[in-house]
Amino acid sequence: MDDATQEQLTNAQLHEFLRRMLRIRRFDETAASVRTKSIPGSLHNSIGQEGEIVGACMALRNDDYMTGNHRSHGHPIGKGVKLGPLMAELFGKKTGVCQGKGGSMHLAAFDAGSLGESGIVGGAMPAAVGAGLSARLRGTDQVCLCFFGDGAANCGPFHETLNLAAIWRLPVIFLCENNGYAMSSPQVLTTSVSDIAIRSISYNTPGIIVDGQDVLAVYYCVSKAVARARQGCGPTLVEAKTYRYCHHQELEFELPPYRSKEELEAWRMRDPIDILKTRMRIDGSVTEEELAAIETEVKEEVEEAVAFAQRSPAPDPSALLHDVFV
Ligand SMILES: Cc1ncc(C[n+]2csc(CCOP(=O)(O)OP(=O)(O)O)c2C)c(N)n1
Ligand SMILES: [Mg+2]
Repeated sequence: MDDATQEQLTNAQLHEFLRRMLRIRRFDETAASVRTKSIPGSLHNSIGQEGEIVGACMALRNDDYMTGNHRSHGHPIGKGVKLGPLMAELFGKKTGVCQGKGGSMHLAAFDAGSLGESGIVGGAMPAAVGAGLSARLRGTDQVCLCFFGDGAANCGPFHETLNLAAIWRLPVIFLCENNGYAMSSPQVLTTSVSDIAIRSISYNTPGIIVDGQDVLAVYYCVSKAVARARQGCGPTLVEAKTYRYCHHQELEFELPPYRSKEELEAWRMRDPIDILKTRMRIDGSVTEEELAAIETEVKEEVEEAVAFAQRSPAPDPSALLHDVFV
């Protein structure tokens, strides 16, 4: 065990893990509920996957980098981006993190190190390696956390970026959010291996499997990978086993035909937020009053984010071609 795995977390830190997980869940539930009226385009929510997102993000510093994918709201929330400008971006408003030009799938907030989500599966992975290279060339000890799905592990950029990061020993943590499906295709029908982490062997890089429903297990595991990257020892592939409760897009709680009620219920029994709450109750790191206060605080934050988005102006048409390549 190294320092990261032995680190004792304070109550305040544990409360922050819970707060960020709840922010993701309430943000996504709320975005889906106002979608038809206020949000153009599609929405992919991370409900059920909050443990792996927050566990990984909490292992970073604010000046570290992060890239994501189409399941895109949880990552910046986990990294600490404010909810108001994120919600405004979904609404296509001028006050959004990308001035309303990115929308749900292309959120970026450079001040928090969130370099960009991407609607192209595997599309942000090269940018993560670029961020790692940039840190190396500038002589900083920053790292980049690269979120991607199990489906992306079957795309070219996965293999190219792992190889390049490995030969140049770049400070990148590849975090595979393995929720078992790529849209409606189960992993067993699309992927040559049952564990994505085993592919790290081809790139002479450590590959670790972690329980994505256990936020603290993810935190300790990614902390170790981050320490390794900061020391110049190169990338790590972390595979977090997790699950999305809803269908690929939106908030369809109705069971789609490609998975069973039993499967869904089994994962719900291991809900990442419930697991953390239970752990904190048992070890006495939170009181019932504190739990209720965190829930209320997050509910109010999300309500205020919606109100902010609603009252924000649309972008000026004259800004249409600013910040884009034509
Ligand atoms: C290059 C590319 N191919 C196909 C798609 C269509 N598509 C969007 S999401 C998705 C599945 C991605 O699955 P995974 O990487 O496991 O992420 P998850 O949705 O499970 O979080 C596909 C095939 C796309 N957006 N980009
Ligand atoms: Mg998937």
